[in-house]
Amino acid sequence: MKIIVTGGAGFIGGNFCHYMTNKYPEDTILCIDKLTYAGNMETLAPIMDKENFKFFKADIADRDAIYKIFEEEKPDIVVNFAAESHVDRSITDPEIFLRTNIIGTSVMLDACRKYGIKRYHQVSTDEVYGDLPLDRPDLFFTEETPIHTSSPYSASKASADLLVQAYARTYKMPCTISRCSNNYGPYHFPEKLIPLIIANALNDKELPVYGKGENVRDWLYVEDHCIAIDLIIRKGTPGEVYNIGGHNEKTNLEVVKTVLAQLHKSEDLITYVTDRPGHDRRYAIDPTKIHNELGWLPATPFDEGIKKTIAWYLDNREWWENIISGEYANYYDKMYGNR
Ligand code: NAD
Ligand code: TDX
Repeated sequence: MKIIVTGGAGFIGGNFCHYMTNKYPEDTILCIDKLTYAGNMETLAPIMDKENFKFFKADIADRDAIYKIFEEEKPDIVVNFAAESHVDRSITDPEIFLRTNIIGTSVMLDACRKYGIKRYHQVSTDEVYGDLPLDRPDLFFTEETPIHTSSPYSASKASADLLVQAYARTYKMPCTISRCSNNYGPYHFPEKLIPLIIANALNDKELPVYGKGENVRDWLYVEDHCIAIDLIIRKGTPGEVYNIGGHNEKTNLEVVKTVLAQLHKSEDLITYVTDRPGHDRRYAIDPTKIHNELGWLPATPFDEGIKKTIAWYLDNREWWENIISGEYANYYDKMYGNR
């Protein structure tokens, strides 16, 4: 089978390309990535020479470029990871989120409609459900929870989901959608909480915690997300949405303190900064459906996953130091000042 993976030079798409090329030598992974600030060929370096891997530099919103790839490669499956993915950037500059996340998804769907496809899978997020109150630990997002977005990022991802569902119904396309909780693991871009605090702590820099650090996220080790998507594209029912999450809720402060303890660094590095506008309070996924229908359960407990993640950042300093010393330094100064 030929499987298009968009956004494969990013965090989760990159881990997915590694996972799929290793697990299925008989399949070919065709990675399409625009190489934005978040795309990194170093993430793909370990698999670039594999016979079952091919890379195309292209924008998913560029219709001609995408149609050309479909015409030449005749893919069987598309997994659409490509997106602008950072909530804070969407608050400063929403437009590119609409172009990539909505128009880009529509171009990918049109290509599938035009050339035919066995399965289109949209990688979505729990953020489309909005947030849950902090004082109701009994509430979880199910696949029936109404869409209720907070940020331009989540609004663009929800729009993409609606397009996928419209194409599935109107054109009878075999589409699935997954909505996953916060991922962490190797190759995570350092603008996001966990890699940011690992990098800052290692450099004895302040750790910016928004508000009081009480917001809750439901963390999942990235490989467990990859396994879930692989199961959905092979065994999931077309037309269905699957929530993915591991019942691993932590406040941001708990996460930061865990990382500091692992690195033997002082909690004095924690600095409370102005809260994110519209900051979602709590995300919590109910993964009953994917467990019951596809037998998926997360394999990596947080204690183990965070140790593996920290070890990866220690062993791969060059990967993230190249990022934080480049254009990212300007972004960091604008976001956090010269801390
Ligand atoms: P990322 O920002 O690390 O990577 C995104 C990748 O997409 C980059 O390689 C980038 O170059 C590429 N890209 C961006 N615009 C493109 C375009 N127009 N055409 C082609 N490629 C383009 O993101 P991530 O954290 O790996 O997230 C991947 C997907 O998973 C996204 O769709 C995101 O919404 C979703 N998701 C992420 C999380 C999370 O915790 N990170 C959780 C749930 C869902
Ligand atoms: O410097 C920071 N300080 C801080 O307190 C940053 C970058 C984040 N935070 C907080 C905000 C969130 O409550 O940490 C939490 C996690 O923040 P992010 O890593 O930016 O992730 P989040 O906003 O939860 O979104 C992530 O999960 C859902 C991904 O980036 C999305 O792409 C995904 O859809």
